[in-house]
Amino acid sequence: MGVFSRFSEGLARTREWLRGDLNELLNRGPNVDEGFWDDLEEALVMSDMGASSAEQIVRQLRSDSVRAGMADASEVISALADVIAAQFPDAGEDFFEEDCIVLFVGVNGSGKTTTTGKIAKEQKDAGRSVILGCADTFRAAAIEQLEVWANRADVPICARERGSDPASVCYETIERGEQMGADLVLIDTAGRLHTSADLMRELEKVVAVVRKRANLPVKLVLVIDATTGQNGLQQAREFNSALDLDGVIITKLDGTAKGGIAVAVAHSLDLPIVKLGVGEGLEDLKDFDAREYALSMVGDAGEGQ
Ligand SMILES: Nc1nc2c(ncn2[C@@H]2O[C@H](COP(=O)(O)OP(=O)(O)OP(=O)(O)O)[C@@H](O)[C@H]2O)c(=O)[nH]1
Ligand SMILES: [Mg+2]
Repeated sequence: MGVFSRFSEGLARTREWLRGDLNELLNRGPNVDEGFWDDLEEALVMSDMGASSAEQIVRQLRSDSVRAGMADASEVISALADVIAAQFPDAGEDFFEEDCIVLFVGVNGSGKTTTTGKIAKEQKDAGRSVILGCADTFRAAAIEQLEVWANRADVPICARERGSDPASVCYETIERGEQMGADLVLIDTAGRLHTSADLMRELEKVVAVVRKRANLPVKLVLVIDATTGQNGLQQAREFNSALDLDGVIITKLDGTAKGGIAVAVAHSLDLPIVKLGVGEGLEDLKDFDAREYALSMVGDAGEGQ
């Protein structure tokens, strides 16, 4: 299993899918012709990397293969993971290492609350002082759900009754965070469709209030459900143009063969992937590493045969 063991479980279905296509290409023989490049591009598109990143990856691999004098198909495929890895912008230092206020945004059910809870637990365990804020004042049981995570993570939570103004909850959370000297203020927001102009405007207003009141840098993280495939790219475009996102988290990678969506989003919007969700449990949160991710997607020639 080697270097990709860390992500291997979460990306198993993506790898099975892509590896099957790659092995099929290799089984045809060593010849690298036009048909080879076309079929490779199609295999990448089918794993939800998006047409533009698939094209870019193939173009890059093609010129690398000429420059490096790659002799056959298996050499080209062996170089694929590196070219995929190069599509991801550098996330710089660990996203949550700096003291900051983070708002988790995204469409309904993408995994915002679960991810907020997992990160609270991870950071608390790492010795940080964390407070959770529940700015989802819309959905029934949203507060209770986040409270469960606050208990699991053993961190305080700031919430108000259902129907309250989400911006005021943020304000209060930041204020309490300041009083307790919190390193990290993690705010869960209500799910909203990227196509709903009213709800997107509401979120812009919440963000404006947070920025105004903030005593720490503010970061906006979009949580995308990998199983939604290419729709995730559209969500990322809309949320990014409304809010100017700082990072993306891809969840539910354990349940899909569409792990390529991470490549599509990072490549198209030049946004770092800051964490991955690979299950419903407390520990099912992974750090993102571009090379490991790419290797886990591609697997090696012995697999899937
Ligand atoms: N398999 C799997 N399930 C996940 C993951 N992350 C979240 N879920 C599940 O997805 C469902 C929705 O998660 P939530 O965290 O409630 O999503 P949300 O974005 O807060 O939803 P809303 O607040 O309603 O918009 C729950 O059943 C979670 O357990 C993941 O990485 N893998
Ligand atoms: Mg939620």
